[in-house]
Amino acid sequence: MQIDGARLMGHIDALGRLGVGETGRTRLAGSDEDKAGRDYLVGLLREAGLEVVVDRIGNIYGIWSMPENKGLKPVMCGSHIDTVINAGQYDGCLGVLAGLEVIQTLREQGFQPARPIAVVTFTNEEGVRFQPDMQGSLVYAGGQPLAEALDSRDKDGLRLGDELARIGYVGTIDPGDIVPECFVELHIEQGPILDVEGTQIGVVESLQGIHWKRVTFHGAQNHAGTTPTSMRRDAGLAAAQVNVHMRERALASSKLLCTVGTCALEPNAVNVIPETATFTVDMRSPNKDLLDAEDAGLEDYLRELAAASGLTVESEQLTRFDPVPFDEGVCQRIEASCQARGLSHRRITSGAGQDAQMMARICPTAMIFVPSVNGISHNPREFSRSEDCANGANVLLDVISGLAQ
Ligand code: HGY
Ligand code: MN
Ligand code: MN
Repeated sequence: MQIDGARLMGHIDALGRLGVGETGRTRLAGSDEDKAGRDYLVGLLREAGLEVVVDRIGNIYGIWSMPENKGLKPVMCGSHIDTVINAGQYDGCLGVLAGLEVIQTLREQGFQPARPIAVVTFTNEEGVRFQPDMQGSLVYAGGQPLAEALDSRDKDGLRLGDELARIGYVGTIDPGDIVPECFVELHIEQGPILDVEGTQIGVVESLQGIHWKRVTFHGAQNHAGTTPTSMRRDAGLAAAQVNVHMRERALASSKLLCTVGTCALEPNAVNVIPETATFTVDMRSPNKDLLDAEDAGLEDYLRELAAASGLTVESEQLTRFDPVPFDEGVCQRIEASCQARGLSHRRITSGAGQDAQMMARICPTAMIFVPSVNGISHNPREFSRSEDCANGANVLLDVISGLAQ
């Protein structure tokens, strides 16, 4: 069996044209642009004849069940369609639209699944507007109470729950009411390994740990031209020193990545020494002990730097996700499909956070990667070749149909 590659790429390109504005392709959770993507997907799910269900954190499910198997736990696939700022069009969207394509192909081929098959798109996977990331799947897997998640606020103080209601995606069932038999996520690698090696499929057997912090230094606002260096209490300098310190920690270890992706200075004026600096630190490692130690080490560094600089400091833990092993049985099914289809493949760890890491808490889960050209992602130049997307979707077709037998 083969999926319809042209239909899949047509859907990816059409979704990719939604939410394109001043900041490029940007569909942040709960935004009007997110609604546009959601509405488009719901239309496709309905056209495909699937039952569409939305839960109370806005996760959307397209379910194919038959009288003979209704009520059994579904085999699930899917990912997310929310994006970062100025995003590419494949991150998340490939996994959701390929899941739909797999179901459409199986129905057209007269496949008779022993179980329902469902495709899901999870709310707020990216965590850009509301934290933590992977929030819809985290709540679904029981990792965050629904009420707490709905109370998440963005930088303007808007609540996720209110934004989901505003765009019409507060659903009718509780997250987790649909109990999955297993979960398989197709995703672009977002890194350079498969592309550089020329390997067609990544069999994702694990995922690295992710810690996010939001840090605020408080110093003294003062005149840039009259304040002697020795008298300065410069919050902006401290933020820069943390960034340099974290790069030094990452360079000292082959298993640690650190990123300061946001930084806001107040009052943010060219001739004023900053009073406050609020920034985020994204730390990742496949080694839990190392990540925990670096997290504690950063806390110590923040306190020492503040004391030495005459500043005060606050830090808030936004996410703390341990590394995750995926299911060996599902990985072997992915490998069997690659072998049957003559696709080159290799085991790989996901550097990015994924909804699958939350689903792994509640059911056998693994992922399929396809190459990202030049390893670019979270960038409009993100690109995966059509034949690679089709290869990934065909492997997903084999694994899902096998699991649903
Ligand atoms: O942050 C991540 O790794 C994912 O893209 N949410
Ligand atoms: Mn993603
Ligand atoms: Mn992403």
